[in-house]
Amino acid sequence: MTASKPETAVNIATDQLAAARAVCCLTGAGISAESGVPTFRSPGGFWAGRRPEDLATPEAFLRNPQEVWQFYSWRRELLRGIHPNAGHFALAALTEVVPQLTLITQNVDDLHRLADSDGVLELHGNLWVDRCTRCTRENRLNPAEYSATIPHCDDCCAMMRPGVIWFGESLPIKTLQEAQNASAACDVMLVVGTSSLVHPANALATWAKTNGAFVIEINPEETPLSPLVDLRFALPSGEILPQLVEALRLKRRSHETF
Ligand code: BV8
Ligand code: ZN
Repeated sequence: MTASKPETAVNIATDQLAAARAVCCLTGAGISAESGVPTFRSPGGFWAGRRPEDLATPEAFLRNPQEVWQFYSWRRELLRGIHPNAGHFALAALTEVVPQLTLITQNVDDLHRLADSDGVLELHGNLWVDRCTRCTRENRLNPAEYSATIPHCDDCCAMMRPGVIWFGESLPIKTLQEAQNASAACDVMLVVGTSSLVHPANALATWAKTNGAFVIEINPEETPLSPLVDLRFALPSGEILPQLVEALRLKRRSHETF
């Protein structure tokens, strides 16, 4: 349901969030759009003119490691000097006004952590991590120091790779299980800034709904999930998330005065 008047929708959403014991939030590239990070599938996005299978797969890296490395170096370059926006900060503040929040992201841009959200479940890894192609070594990068050429592992000398999950690769099993458990147990699921096209992340909201959650989608565009959600805000996340957190804070405060 997309409420005709935003204030009605904000009231409905706030009532649901105020009554919730556990809240889950899944974010996608859209929450970082207002920070200036290109999304994947919107015009001018990362995949514009590129096919994901040409660049974000283990086969692509085996076929042409330098080209894939350059794609990620270009994305790291884009991210340098990028900051979290009001949407990221609102989700960090949400932890103060709901009993339990599990934040799950498909994003690899680290902006939730930079907005002081902690315990973020990163389903698709992190762009600021290099991982060894042979052993388990991982290097967390300082944005100022990443290498334009493919580095080699300090432990075993094998090639390093970007610490992200490519298409055709399994997600980190512990992270995925935590995300699935939290989605099944939550009372409200916020789905923010994702086209809901990538599996298995796109199954979390339906899993939440199957288990009785009230599902709220925040996305200016319709997605395959839109017909299934309980409430839709066709608004930018940087605009509506702060409104929801502020309305919830006021509601909490007014209840405390009774
Ligand atoms: C797996 C890291 C098991 C790398 C990424 C056929 C059918 C179904 C599934 C498949 C299939 N063929 C293959 C698959 C599986 C595949 C998949 O789902 N493919 C899709 C494309 C069909 N999935 C996998 O391979 C996954 N692994 O399934 O393992 C397995 C194992 C072995 C063999 C087979 C299977 C791994 C998927 C992970 C891929 N890695 N990222 C990198 O970053 O380079 S995915 C990539 O897409 C990003 O992580 C990104 O986050 C993610 C999803 O995209 P979104 O975040 O939703 O971004 P998008 O641009 O699409 O949408 C942005 C939205 O924001 C838009 O709707 C827009 O309207 C909105 N928006 C814009 N501005 C705002 C906004 N919203 C709010 N506010 C705003 N201001
Ligand atoms: Zn190694």
